[in-house]
Amino acid sequence: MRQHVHRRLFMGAIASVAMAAAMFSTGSAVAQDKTTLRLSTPASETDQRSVALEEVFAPAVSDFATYEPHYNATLFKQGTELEAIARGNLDMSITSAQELATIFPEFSIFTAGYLHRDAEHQKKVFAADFMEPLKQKVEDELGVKLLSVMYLGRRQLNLRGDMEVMTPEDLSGVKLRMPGTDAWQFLGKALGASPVPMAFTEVYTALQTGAIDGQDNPLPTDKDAKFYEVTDQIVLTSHLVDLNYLAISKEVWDGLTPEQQETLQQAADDAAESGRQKQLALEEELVQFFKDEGLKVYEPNLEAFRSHVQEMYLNSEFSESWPEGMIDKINAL
Ligand code: KDO
Repeated sequence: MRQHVHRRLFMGAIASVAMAAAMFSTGSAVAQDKTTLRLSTPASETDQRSVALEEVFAPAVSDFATYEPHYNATLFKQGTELEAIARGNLDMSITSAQELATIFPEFSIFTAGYLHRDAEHQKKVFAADFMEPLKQKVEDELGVKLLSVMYLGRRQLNLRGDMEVMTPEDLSGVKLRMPGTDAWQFLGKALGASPVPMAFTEVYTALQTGAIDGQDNPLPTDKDAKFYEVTDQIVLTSHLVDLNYLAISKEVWDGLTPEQQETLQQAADDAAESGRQKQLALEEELVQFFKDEGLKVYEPNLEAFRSHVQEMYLNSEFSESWPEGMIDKINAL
């Protein structure tokens, strides 16, 4: 219900912006100058997705576009980027299924724990026929084109203290920071913890001061954001093979020539692939890094986590919005 109200309000806002744009627009294809592609992300510039975009995407589109990234949520706060694109204030973002699910509830299917098996599975799901109507809806109703799927990594629990976490019951009462949308909060609950909503850029300090007991992110992010400096252990739950979507304003996309669109699409796919390979390599090598830093790194009872999380999702209101038969199609890929 809340999501529907949110969506109505949001769509209303977009409709007025679209009207204003139609009244005052001088036509995006008129200018022969290079298109500026401003991207906003909470990620740092050393995050492998950021690196891939600068090293692979930017040079590939440089004949017709200037890529201008803004890191650490300095341009737009985490979770507000889609709205900024829809309003014409931003050109690109690295968005998430969790953010899309606040507007299109069916995207919550991709936020469910233990759904994607690995990075390859994620790629197949994004390219599957059944994704087309979802992508189209985001384009038509939000004015955002999802270009490619970016692999963030397998999310693991990263906690303060020395208690041992083997099952969801062991997380009872643990204040686990999760990003601030309903889908993220639900994942925290499904893991057995008490989720606390918080923006990514605030997590380090909250861990340092003990305002939270832990957070979850893939190992490369734990390293990049230096969370290991202010935590004591990593529990290898792999509860979400996490993805982000590289997104671009549909209006900006429509202002490009077909050749430019093709080049930009290829650049996005190549950057996603480069980032994916780097994240995967880092996941392999970082367990030892964290152990060397003095953290305890261990595997819990994975079956206990998997069955608890999956059952919570299937009995949740989220699953009511999932397109009929899609879980089976995803599993069959
Ligand atoms: C996070 O806030 O924990 C998260 O990992 C969520 C992702 O969807 C993504 O927004 C990511 O942060 C940022 O890109 C920072 O790495």
